[in-house]
Amino acid sequence: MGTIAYLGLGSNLDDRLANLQRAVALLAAQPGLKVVRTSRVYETDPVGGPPQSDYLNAVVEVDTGLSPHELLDACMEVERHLGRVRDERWAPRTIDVDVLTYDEEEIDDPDLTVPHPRMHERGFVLVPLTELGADPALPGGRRLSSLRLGPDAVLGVRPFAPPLEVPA
Ligand code: GSY
Repeated sequence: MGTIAYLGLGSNLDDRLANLQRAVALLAAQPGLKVVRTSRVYETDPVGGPPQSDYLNAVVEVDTGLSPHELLDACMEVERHLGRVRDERWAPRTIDVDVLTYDEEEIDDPDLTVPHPRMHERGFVLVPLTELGADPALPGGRRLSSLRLGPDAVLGVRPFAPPLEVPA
């Protein structure tokens, strides 16, 4: 199709694993978007915001003919379908689908920043990306492979389940 992009999935409400799996199925059903593979699912300590329950996180590799903004729309469509209301920042959520990278592009628009501006600080993104062997440019231009993932990134990110099922 064209462009390899990485998406971050997160859920800490209701049946978290089912939410991630449904998100992958819905992404795979979006026109112009092929889900290539996913990382394993990790259980992760919540980062930021009020005290809240642990998340499940995974990273999804997609191959897409969609533009970056069309890809964002597709992610938001999946969030809407799963009942997510994009309101409070840092609040618990049934599903979060973030555009992390879009090939090597840098985008700085009011509604879309790529690479995702906080991805390099988040073990729950860096660990699954590392597992996939992905080496994207991070905010500030550094590559993931140039980071030494110390205890702060890795602690609080625990393998929980195998990769999510990718529809044929
Ligand atoms: O950024 C996505 C939502 N989110 C998460 C998350 O997905 N995982 C963890 N561990 N903490 C988080 N805090 C927020 S907000």
